[in-house]
Amino acid sequence: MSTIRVSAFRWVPPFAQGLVRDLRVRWALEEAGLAYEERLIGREDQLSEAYLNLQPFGQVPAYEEGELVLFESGAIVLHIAERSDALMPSDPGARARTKTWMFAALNTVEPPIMFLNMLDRRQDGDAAAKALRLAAVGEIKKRLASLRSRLDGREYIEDRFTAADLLMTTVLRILRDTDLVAEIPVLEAYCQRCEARPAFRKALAGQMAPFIANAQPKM
Ligand SMILES: N[C@@H](CCC(=O)N[C@@H](CS)C(=O)NCC(=O)O)C(=O)O
Repeated sequence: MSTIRVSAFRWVPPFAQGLVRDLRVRWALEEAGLAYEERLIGREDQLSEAYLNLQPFGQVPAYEEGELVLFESGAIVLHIAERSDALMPSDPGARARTKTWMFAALNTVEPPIMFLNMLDRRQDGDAAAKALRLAAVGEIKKRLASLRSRLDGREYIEDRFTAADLLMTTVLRILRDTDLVAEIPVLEAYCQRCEARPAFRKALAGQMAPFIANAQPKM
């Protein structure tokens, strides 16, 4: 097997620590039991020709496996999952449903969550911003209610942990500074269950290690 290398930021501000999307790839690799190296980058590297050859938008993560270069965290997780029983069931129907829910995590649940995240980081206090925020929260609540219905009475989206749970958990984590997940006990318990997995803990520690090593001294 060729050496696997995953790009990650050398440092990001605290609001983003534990949320950068290389976490998804690290977690998938840990679940699959595949060793990997990091390619740590800084803001100055993002638009270099060398990095754009790996990730055309200059973002994290990029994934190298020998000659194969991939980007988009969802596509990378799918690539790993297709090769690992730990992330993808063998039954054809369950595989197809797992992929459906992977797309649902990234295409249906994540967009309004990212919109809210963007609004909250801007912290505009005007009436238009408040109305937009209310609308975003309304959309998120609808998506979370549907997800809660799927998870009611089950531990995972399928009858076992899959790549769909991995992606969904990393999407729900983006809401960590709000009460939106906490106020739905089924979802709160689901996130805690997934985040208690040893592979998640290792992946998170892997992302955090360079942030701790490169922490900027407080002035
Ligand atoms: N859809 C992409 C999004 C990647 C993305 O937004 N990466 C963020 C970190 S989580 C990033 O690199 N942000 C810096 C930038 O866009 O300049 C994926 O899932 O891989």
